[in-house]
Amino acid sequence: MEKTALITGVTGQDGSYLAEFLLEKGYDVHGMVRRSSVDYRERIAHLEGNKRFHLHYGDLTDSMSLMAIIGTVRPDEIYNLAAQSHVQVSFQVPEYTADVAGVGVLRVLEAVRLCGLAEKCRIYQASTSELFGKVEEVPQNEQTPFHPYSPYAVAKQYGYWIVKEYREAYQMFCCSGILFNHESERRGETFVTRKISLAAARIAHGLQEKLYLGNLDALRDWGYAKDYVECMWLMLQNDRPKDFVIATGEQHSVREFCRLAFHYAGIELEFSGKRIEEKGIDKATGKVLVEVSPDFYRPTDVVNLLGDPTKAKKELGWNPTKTSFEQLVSLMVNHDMEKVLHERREFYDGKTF
Ligand code: NAP
Ligand code: G4F
Repeated sequence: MEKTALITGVTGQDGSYLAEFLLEKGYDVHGMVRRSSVDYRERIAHLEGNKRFHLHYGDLTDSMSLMAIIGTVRPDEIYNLAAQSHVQVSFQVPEYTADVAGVGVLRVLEAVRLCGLAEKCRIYQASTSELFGKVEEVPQNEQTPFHPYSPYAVAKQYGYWIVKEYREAYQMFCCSGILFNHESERRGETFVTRKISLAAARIAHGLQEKLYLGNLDALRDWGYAKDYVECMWLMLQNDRPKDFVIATGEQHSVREFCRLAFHYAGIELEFSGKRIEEKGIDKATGKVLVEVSPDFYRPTDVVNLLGDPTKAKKELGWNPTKTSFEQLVSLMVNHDMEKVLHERREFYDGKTF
């Protein structure tokens, strides 16, 4: 029998890859979308028209829309990916972030229960390495204590615990994937990796003068989003509902990402100076191409994320290093070198985040 899946956040980076993945597996895929004044759904435009792909209007802040969609679709699997997912933005819209990324999870779980689907429907919750925040050990695994360090992370921590509560209280098959950063050519343009790959491409093509960044010392465990959505699915095919850390086990700084991205764009960067005075200089011309701006510093920043994916490797048979760090940076820059040639704007000042 064909399975039915519902994806919240289907227009996002992960939602779009997961929709493709599930369609390839033969699923009937339903996605929840928000009404927007601009109706261009870039990441899923190529899927619209597929007879097994269906969209429904709804919002994680609106219980009635969730009840209506879940009650009608009666999915075998729900992937709850929707969230205000930008950490820096969560300092500016903390209440909304809590409503979507925290209470939104409860709304999904409760809608499943009230629709009488507690036994049938399996639920994946998009949790995050941000839970480890001001880290208490390196690397981080499923036993590492949480220390969330932003309004976003605190909201996600509520999501994590309410999933565990519904699993234990109602024996529901619901679990959290504690995913470390994962990037791609579909990554939102204000996350640091995409901001860098786009800027490197625009600077190489003479469409931008400089790139302004925040904390260059921050360390992340960056994987490829396309590899990570497979894990979400594997977690719901497991015998029992369990939480997993999903990461590559390799760590790089923002500075390293930047140097490599510019290298793939044909520019060799040399960094000099400290903190706010640090600059990335084009070795060939001596021009300053990267500067640090306090605008991109956060009131509290997570600086040392490194995941230990042993449990996912052993129990799910997942390969965390299918795409290497070098391949990831290269595919993002190659994509953006091509993309910027078709852009309509004449010039980017590099100061927007
Ligand atoms: P993303 O590209 O920012 O996508 C977020 C999705 O959520 C979009 O489809 C967005 O819709 C939707 N959304 C936001 N607010 C909503 C609301 N109130 N109601 C319904 N939908 C709403 O994020 P992503 O990178 O794909 O990440 C997917 C999930 O994994 C998120 O929950 C994120 O917090 C979590 N996560 C991501 C990473 C990572 O490195 N990417 C790591 C760990 C966890 P619009 O298109 O309408 O804005
Ligand atoms: O790319 P980022 O904005 O991602 P961040 O904060 O790690 O969050 C992402 O990954 C989480 C998983 O750990 C997800 F839960 C979350 O939804 C999101 O997908 O920033 C990465 C690092 C930070 O330390 C930040 O301070 O890069 C540093 N950074 C330095 N300059 C910058 C910039 N970040 C951004 N966005 N823009 C900058 O100019």
